Amino acid sequence: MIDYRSWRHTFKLDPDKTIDDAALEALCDSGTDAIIVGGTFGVTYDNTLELMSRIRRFAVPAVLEISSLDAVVPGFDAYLIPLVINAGDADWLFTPHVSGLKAYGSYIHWDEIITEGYLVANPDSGVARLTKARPIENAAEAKAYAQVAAKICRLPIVYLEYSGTYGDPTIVQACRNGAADAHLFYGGGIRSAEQAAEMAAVADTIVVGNIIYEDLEAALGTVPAVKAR
Ligand code: 1GP
Repeated sequence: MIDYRSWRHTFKLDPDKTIDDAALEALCDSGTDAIIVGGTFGVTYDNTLELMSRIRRFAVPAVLEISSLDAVVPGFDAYLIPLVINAGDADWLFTPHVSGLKAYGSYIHWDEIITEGYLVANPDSGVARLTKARPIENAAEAKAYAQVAAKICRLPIVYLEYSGTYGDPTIVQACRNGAADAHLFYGGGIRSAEQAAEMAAVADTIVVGNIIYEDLEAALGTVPAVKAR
């Protein structure tokens, strides 16, 4: 089992986006704890395989966050399986998981599977629209959702997903409180070392995504901001 509980910092790379070799090398050799491969739209078997092959030239652990059953590529160190706990469309709760198990069940190495209780907090994000995510009304509700994931479903990871926008620290803290011993990932809108440090002070692991494609130096600067703590 991959030691995700020791991760403080991760980069999330989208197979549907372009990244050149020099940038990829800088990210993989940055000191980040892991590369997560994942995206919401346009993720295919071919672009996932291509990205994995390029990441595999480096020593950094690489995991696939599965969002499309057509893009389950063998060869990653582990597979993150999101369970969108505030999905408004119930089909996003278990329907894809059942389909995946029917298709790939006999190939699965269960010690490579890590389930994430995904709390989608930015209503304007692609994943929120796709899953018709219910809005999080306040900190008490955020805490309750985190408890549903950690205490009721006993999921090992709570992932607070603000994809595309920087989150409200009070909501992150509420999730921290609700998640108890579950591991808390925070992702969304981190664009600077200061923001990385702020979220890493509350969450166990931060996920840095979009800024990679907009300002590589700023993205790389988030690593020491977290690892120095
Ligand atoms: C997205 O949580 C990650 O799934 C990171 O979010 O792309 O906004 O950095 P950003």
